[in-house]
Amino acid sequence: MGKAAPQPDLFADGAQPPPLPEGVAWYRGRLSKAEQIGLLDDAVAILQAAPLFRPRMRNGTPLINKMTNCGALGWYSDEKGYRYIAQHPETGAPWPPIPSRLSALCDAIMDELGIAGYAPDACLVNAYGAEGRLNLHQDHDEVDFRWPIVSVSLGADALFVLGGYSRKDKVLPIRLCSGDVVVLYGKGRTLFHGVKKVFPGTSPVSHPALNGLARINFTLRRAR
Ligand code: MD6
Ligand code: FE
Repeated sequence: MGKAAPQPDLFADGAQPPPLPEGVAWYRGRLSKAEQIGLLDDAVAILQAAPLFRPRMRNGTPLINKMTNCGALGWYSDEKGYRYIAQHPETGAPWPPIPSRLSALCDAIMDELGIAGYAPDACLVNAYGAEGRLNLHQDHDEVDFRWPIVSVSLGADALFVLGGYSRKDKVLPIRLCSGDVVVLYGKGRTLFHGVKKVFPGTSPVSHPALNGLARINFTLRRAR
């Protein structure tokens, strides 16, 4: 599915991106400041409708970051394991819809990658505090890995690491900035990845959505 990786012409500032594995597209500086603010406005509305919560691992340990969701389905985890659910675990309300600005961005990128028919039904909102991070993981709770995951970063820079198909594989460090978009698709869809750290105070935009938070990341997926 899709065309050859569009690297290395993605960087708005003319810098040379590192060689990326097949099935990884990194659009650095994809969003203007105005577009970033628009998505942060959307984040405020999502957090109002679906307050941040802290999922737990099977053994009861809470994850480091708080999160919430928008879309028909939302990712959740507790003692019963990782899964997608249709209602907020604390309020019982359905998740708010995926904001149209986010769907439009996703559509435009799918167009550029030559991927037709992608209709994300879930969007995880990861909220990082100054000490936020995300352990190395594969996104594998979705039914069909042929559908990509599209990630949008807002707020402070983050040290993102991209590994291989085994947890032990060497990782490539990438500094993700506000307005960057990363797509894992095709062979890249199940690569290990994580966020080693965020760099508080580096956000190019200030916005009420970032009050008490350093970074917000949206990941759009097709869960079912
Ligand atoms: C983050 N991103 O950037 C976490 N997952 O905060 C992810 O876990 C991720 O960037 C799937 C595809 C792209 C990603
Ligand atoms: Fe992920």
